[in-house]
Amino acid sequence: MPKRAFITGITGQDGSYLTELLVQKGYEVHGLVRRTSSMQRGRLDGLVLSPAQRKDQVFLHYGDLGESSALVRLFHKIKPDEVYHLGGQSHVRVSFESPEYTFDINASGTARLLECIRDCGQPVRFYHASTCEMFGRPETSPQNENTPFRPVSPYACSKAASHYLTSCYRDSYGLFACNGILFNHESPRRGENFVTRKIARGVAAIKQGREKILKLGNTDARKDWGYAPEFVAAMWQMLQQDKADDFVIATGEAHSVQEFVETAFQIAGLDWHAHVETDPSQMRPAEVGLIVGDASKARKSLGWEPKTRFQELVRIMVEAELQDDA
Ligand code: NAP
Ligand code: F7E
Repeated sequence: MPKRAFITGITGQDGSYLTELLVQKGYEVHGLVRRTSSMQRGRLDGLVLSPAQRKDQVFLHYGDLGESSALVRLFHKIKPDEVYHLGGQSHVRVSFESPEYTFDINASGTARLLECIRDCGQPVRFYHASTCEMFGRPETSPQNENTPFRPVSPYACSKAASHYLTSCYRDSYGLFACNGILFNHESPRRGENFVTRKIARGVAAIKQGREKILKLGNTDARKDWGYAPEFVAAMWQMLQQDKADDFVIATGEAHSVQEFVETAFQIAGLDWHAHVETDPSQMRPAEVGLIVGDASKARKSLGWEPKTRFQELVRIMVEAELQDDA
């Protein structure tokens, strides 16, 4: 019998890469998808899988993290061995505009899933997509699994609640439940309203003569940016351990948005000075401080290490956009 994985957020950046990884490992992958008026699911349509793998190993099910009834039914139907909980309202700035929705889907959504697992009557391994945003404005750097959380956005608060729920169910009910505290990870499949993809798309549009200006918010912000396919591999590794635990996954290097801009324009042979303007609407009521991750526990216990460094990541993203637009 192949192992069965259930992925919430299968249509997202990480869900799409994780699906490819698990299918290559022989899993049967079941994904939660929301009902929408359009059937467009760009990232799933572009999965690097054979037609047979898509047909025999990937199954999509309607449901929403805001509603437990469908989730309960799905757990009984799928009987997953592993659950990767990646679904949620993942945009930090949007969370300031929609705090209630963000908290319901991210925090209560996790409680709904954990209750399904507790009631389903079989051993299930659970991965929760925690985030470095929970560190907020930390007093020490780099951050590891023991660094206190000081969240500064509704998104980070919702993820901190979700993180604690996950460890609470591990401690209280003995569930095999892991938190992956992932730092920013990017790819050509990153959502278009996140800054790295926005810059890569903007550079390509300017290069092709379709746009002249790229408008950005706070370009002084510094992030620890890694490559998404490598980060989803760490999720799988966490669920293969003998004991459930929490892990920081990061590159350990911080670079500013400005550096990303300069590198991306340089790769395309353009001068950023002529094309970048400030957009006050992209500023946030609060920004996190300098967060940069210490992934030494993951290196030691999982054997996980980042391979793709900053310059290479920017190149991958810009070249993908230039090719798409050619
Ligand atoms: P993403 O591309 O924004 O994907 C989010 C996924 O959640 C999409 O599949 C989305 O479905 C789904 N979703 C949203 N609301 C939902 C709802 N009410 N019910 C069911 N599904 C819902 O996010 P990502 O970058 O892949 O990140 C995956 C997870 O890791 C997220 O929880 C994010 O907060 C967290 N995280 C990300 C990073 C990062 O750097 N990427 C770092 C740390 C943590 P639709 O396609 O229908 O919108
Ligand atoms: O912003 C600055 C912005 O929206 C990065 C999510 O996956 O990673 C992601 O959250 C930085 C911020 O990602 C623009 O102010 C400047 O400092 O790409 P982002 P994020 O907020 O770091 C974490 C780890 C997650 O957990 C989240 O789910 O870039 N910035 N100008 C801008 N950001 C955006 N979006 N757009 C701009 O125009």
